[in-house]
Amino acid sequence: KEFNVAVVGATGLVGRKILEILDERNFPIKNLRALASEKSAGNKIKFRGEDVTVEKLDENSFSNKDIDLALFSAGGAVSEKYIPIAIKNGVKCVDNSSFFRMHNDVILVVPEINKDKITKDTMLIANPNCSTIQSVLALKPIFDNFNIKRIVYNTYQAVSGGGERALEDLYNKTNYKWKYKIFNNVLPQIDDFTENGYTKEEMKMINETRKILGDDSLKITATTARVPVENSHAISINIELDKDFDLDYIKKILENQEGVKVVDDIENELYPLPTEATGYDDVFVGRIRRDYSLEYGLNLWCVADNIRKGAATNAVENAELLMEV
Ligand code: 11C
Repeated sequence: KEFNVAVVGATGLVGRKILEILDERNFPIKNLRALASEKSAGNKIKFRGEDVTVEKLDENSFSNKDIDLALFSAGGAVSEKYIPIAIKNGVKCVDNSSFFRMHNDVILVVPEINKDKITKDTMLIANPNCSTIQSVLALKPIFDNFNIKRIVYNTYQAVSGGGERALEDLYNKTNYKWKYKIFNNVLPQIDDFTENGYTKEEMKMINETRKILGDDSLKITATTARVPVENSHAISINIELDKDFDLDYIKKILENQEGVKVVDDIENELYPLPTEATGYDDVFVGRIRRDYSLEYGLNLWCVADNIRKGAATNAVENAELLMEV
């Protein structure tokens, strides 16, 4: 079966990657529509060798009832307004924005972890935040095998997470996107601050991890920082367990986790790096070692392509499952 698919935000960094991955994974598409803001309307994009004219998204974009699936990647405000309209017109949606993620009646899915949440009645899947996706994949086998007492996230996030404008700031040493230059800098702020002194990015990591792993009582803290790296987020994860563990066993269960690749050979100075992770869909985990400051503590270093598995690939995988059920 082939589907009529709309990509909303088709000209953005993630939107373009979604198109690339739909093609790469041979997603069964009858007709592709590229929707975007007025600014991009009329532009042509290439999909499977053909020109597709970008259309302006408006209230009537879905009213012909000829779209089966829409992938949204145009920010929270666009998703808030247009996803309910799309659903009303019978369109199944995958949303890459943060808007619906924590809504009680919306499922938040990393397929390797909780694809069982998708049913034939599902109209909307929220795609988690990039730094959350790679972290929960590294945590999943540990969560399944042990009781986790506490998690500490420290992130080193790539500039591509901020989109095209942010990347231009990195290359041109300017600061149009953020208050400070990212070139030659490290910014301990990703997204806006919330009332509790944490940033939204930090709260996303905390809340989304709990929702995906299905444990609201998980104790988690996070500090998210932007580093002057083009692509792929690196995250240091510190985990406190409630009983002793065997490090080789931890490595084994990480190796067996779908979506994870262990790169951990310190004798040869091999560990996950953003330059090596870019272009792949796996989450790379290394520097697996004990935290000797705790009775039962563990440290991991986790790197993944934030535009692929952190956004576009996970969204397309969710779309595949949504159309299969
Ligand atoms: C960043 N994680 O790296 C952000 C981008 O909630 O989907 C993704 C924001 C989101 O800046």
